[in-house]
Amino acid sequence: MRLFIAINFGPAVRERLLALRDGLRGKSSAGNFSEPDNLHLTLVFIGECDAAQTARVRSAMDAADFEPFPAVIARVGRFGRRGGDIWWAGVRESKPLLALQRELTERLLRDGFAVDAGDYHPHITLGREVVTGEKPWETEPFGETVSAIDLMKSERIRGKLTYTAIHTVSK
Ligand code: 2AM
Repeated sequence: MRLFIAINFGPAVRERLLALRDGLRGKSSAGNFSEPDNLHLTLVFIGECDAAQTARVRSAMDAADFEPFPAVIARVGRFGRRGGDIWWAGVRESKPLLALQRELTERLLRDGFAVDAGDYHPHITLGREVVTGEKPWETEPFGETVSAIDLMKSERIRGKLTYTAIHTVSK
């Protein structure tokens, strides 16, 4: 199974993210834009896992020490890519968010997972291979209190990229 740990947002934030996605899409000549159900904030990308490894990832999540914290989205930006950029909604790098991401990463590294130990850039992908003349912009800040993290399974179902939560830790 291909796994990652993510924060999924409630309907109000999803609506706002969709409006950003649609605004961007309207100003783009090409792009592969995220499906509404697929909008999420990745904390740690893990990759292929067997059942035993999946159980260890669950344990790492269960052991994570965090309290509910606010997540605030305040800008739209891009990662430059040849052939079309990745565009995203940026989440403010608050202390609790970065601490949670670091704790999960360190627990998984200690447990032998080859997860990315580098800098974390919290982002919610709105589209890939996007061709647009638009420049990154600031949005009116919006967000919600995050009180749960999800273990997500990523798969293609009849050609469609599908993410399913298979474990949740709520505070
Ligand atoms: P992205 O949106 O910037 O592509 C599922 O693929 C999630 O894990 C996505 O949010 C993706 O980020 C993230 N991710 C991080 N590193 C990844 C990697 N090496 N391969 C695939 N997805 C990765």
